[in-house]
Amino acid sequence: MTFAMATHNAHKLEELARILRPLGVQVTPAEYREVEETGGTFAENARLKAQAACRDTGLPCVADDSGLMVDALGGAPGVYSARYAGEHATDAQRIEKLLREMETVPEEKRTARFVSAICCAFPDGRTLETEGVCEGSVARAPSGAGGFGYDPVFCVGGKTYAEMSAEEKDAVSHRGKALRAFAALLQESGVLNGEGKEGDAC
Ligand code: ITT
Repeated sequence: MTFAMATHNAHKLEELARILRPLGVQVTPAEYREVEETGGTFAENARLKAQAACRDTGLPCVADDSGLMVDALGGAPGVYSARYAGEHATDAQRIEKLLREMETVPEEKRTARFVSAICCAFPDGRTLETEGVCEGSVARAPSGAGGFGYDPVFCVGGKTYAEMSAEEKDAVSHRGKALRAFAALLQESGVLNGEGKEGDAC
């Protein structure tokens, strides 16, 4: 079965396709109008994007809303991760702001987690939703050339996401966990076998 991906972030699209393909889910980019992310949670924003794309395309659409929650910053940037340094800021500017805000935070207090909320919206109004979390910490300086976004400063098990191979990142990442849970939920729902699924109408 092919699902349209409701994202305008090319790096995210690449990861979604890379993780879902071996799980038996084919991916195509959704052509949809940008929707304002007004939700207070990752799950709400993922639902807003998936449902908007589903309305625009008439296809089952999958959206990911994700972000970094830093304990020393009271959970920020959280749902504002993309807008943390302003609407049109670059990844480098977002990282620079984060490291500046955390300049005086000692090693043991630099704990953080990456969260990914996945929502799949179906044309009949049903939704399937999962979430994945990866616990880690924020480095003092960027390191590594892989990945995207905050990857060069998010550390898990002694390496930043940007220092990991794609396979290493997918095995531990918030998005890997959320998408594996999503694929399991799809199997359980019978959608992949062309069966219907009861409930969860919205
Ligand atoms: P779409 O909404 O179009 O999917 P977006 O980039 O705006 O794209 P979000 O609203 O979910 O996505 O914002 C997520 C922010 O967190 C954004 O700044 C990303 O760069 C960052 N981010 C998400 N997943 C990440 C990952 O795996 N590694 C590093 N940064 C990540």
